[in-house]
Amino acid sequence: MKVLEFAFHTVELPLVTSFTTSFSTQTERRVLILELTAEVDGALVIGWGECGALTEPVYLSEYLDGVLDVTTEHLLPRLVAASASDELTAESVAALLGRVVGHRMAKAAIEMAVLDAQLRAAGISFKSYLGVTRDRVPSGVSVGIQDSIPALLDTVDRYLSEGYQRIKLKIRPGWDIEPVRAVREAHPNVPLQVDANTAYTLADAEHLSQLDAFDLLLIEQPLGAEDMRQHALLARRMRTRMCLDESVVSVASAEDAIAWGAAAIINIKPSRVGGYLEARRIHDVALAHGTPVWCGGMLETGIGRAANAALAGMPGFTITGDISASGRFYKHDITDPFELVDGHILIPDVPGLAAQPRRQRLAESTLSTMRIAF
Ligand code: NPG
Repeated sequence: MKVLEFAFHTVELPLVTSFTTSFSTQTERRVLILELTAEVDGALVIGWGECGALTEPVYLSEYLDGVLDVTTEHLLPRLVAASASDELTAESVAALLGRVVGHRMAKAAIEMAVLDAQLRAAGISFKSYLGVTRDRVPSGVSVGIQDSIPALLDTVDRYLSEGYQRIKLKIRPGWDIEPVRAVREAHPNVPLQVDANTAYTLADAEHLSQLDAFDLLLIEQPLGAEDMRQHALLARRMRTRMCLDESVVSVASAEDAIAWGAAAIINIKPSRVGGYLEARRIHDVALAHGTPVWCGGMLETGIGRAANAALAGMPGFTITGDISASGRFYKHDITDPFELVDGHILIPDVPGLAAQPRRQRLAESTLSTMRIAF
């Protein structure tokens, strides 16, 4: 594949309701969308990528402006050098960019655009590329921190009536035991889990153990991203199964988490781990160890949502993921929306990762575009 142009669209989509986690409140999602124009076997092809980074470095260290900088200054030059000799494939991107330390969300977005272009050119869907046989995946929803417990119960009721099959509650100190108790009492049989996004320390072990009373599927990332050992210690003090998100950024860290008992379950977010190919490798390793995985979300537009749905069709994804309908976050997405069908999201089966975004919607939502031609 020969790279002809990269366009970086900074898109902003208002959220249908604000989304509060232990680290921020979002009222809109500003997201970087990559549009790659390439030549494959003499034909022009477009590939789309989406970057998981937020505007601020509050989830992981990457953030949108930083992604743009490292991509244009350090990643693209390496990619384009290989593309000139026609050696560029999605499978070679990680190695080509490997000399640049970290910056996995930036690398993931590039690999995604190259993979999309490659599959479109070959007429292969991401679903077939991954060998996925399922047509749909069950859909879970992530419920942000609310102003009050009655508001939380209303929100959960609404999502359940829409058909969501699993509820994930965001927690933080001051919003944990009582909200979870209230939801569990209102819905004794609903699959329920919690996510702290690193908001606690090991000194909170006894407090967090109170969550064991609520028959949760899992507790996600209670401690710091680098606190792998502490997660293993906490896991021994809780009955609720430990799931890691921020701490798992690669196959190596997934293997450590499993071997050390820090994670009984892994949340795989392709953007966090450097792309869909590393995500697949983590899936394979987890499956070999009998560790269940599920697919997390970064409030993706339809571009990332489609690819996540295909990934989540792989056999090790035995836990319902955060792949909601587009309408959970956006009134108007930049792609055709994903709807809930009987509590499921259908896995697209078109060439590439998904249908192309709608040009008109993309233009309406774009704050700025930077084009780099080669
Ligand atoms: O459904 O896309 C989604 C969002 C799921 O809760 C979700 N994501 O930590 O997993 C997370 C969380 C998140 C929210 C991450 C905001 C980053 C920003």
